[in-house]
Amino acid sequence: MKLMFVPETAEKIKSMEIRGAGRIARAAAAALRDHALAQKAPDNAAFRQEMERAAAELVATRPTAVSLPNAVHFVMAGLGAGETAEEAQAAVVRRAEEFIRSSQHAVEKIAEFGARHIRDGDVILTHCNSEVALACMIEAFRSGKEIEVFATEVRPRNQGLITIRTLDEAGIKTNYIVDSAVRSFIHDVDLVLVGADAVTVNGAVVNKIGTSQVAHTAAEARVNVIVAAETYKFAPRTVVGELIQIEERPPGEVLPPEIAGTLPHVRVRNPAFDVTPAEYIDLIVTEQGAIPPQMAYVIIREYLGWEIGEFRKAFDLNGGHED
Ligand code: RUB
Repeated sequence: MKLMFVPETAEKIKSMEIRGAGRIARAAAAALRDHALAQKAPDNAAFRQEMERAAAELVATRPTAVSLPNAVHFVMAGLGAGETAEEAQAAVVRRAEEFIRSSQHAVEKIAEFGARHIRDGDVILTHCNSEVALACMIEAFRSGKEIEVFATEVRPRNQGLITIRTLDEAGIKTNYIVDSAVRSFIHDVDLVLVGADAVTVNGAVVNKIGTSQVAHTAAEARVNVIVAAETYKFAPRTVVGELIQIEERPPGEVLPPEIAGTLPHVRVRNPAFDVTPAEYIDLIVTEQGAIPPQMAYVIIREYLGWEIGEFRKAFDLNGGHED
């Protein structure tokens, strides 16, 4: 087993070598597990302090995917176990393993449920690179349904390339299009299927920039939009009014500095995500089953089960926004 150190993992998440909300969450859990194991015979207070520092470092890497603080929160709950550092250490390791296992299981479950919403002959449009959305398509194809996919390019980081490689490997007929071609092809599409970085209490879905344009175009064309999202992508803090922070990435990803440098009146904006309102989403498929987006609160309540006191702790983890 390759050890995942916290600074190395944090750097890989920041640089997007590790990307996609599910993978980020599992990498953070693995890094916390290995960080816990690397603490040799600490006392309880020192262990707690060091784990909290490491957790904060991981949470600070990318602000939008709520799977990251949710995974960290789940693992860090192990700190409360037992009296000694050894007991806390064992609990953190156990919870990290449990998170990783259940995350992988969630992807399989969503693939199974999501595939049932795909019919034989469907043409599906996807945007960005979502492990769990792709898993639905691959499962549908594997079960014998003849499907075809439109995959967008996804400026500026071209995650669409990863998507078309995966689809190609699976043997699925795929069309690769630029982001601005979505409206030109939407009438050839039966279903839009995307992933999520966060789902808010009012059922809005935060996902790769451009998702809301795709969903809006789909709504206009009366094409259904399905979101595949594990329950740990639902954002508990939105219940108490916290907004999801939309990451804005460096302008150099959009325009090379040598060109930008010649245009003193031009400011490049590079938000990495956008918000699709619930009314543009027909269904969210979770590992607990498919729900209309308006039922997001139930998922937060039932499966994340955070108490208000715990929100405060999470606020601390995320840079100390006290109420
Ligand atoms: C990735 C992205 C994905 C979601 C869901 O953005 O928007 O659609 O994270 O992915 P980025 P998954 O490339 O900026 O991380 O289903 O793999 O968790």
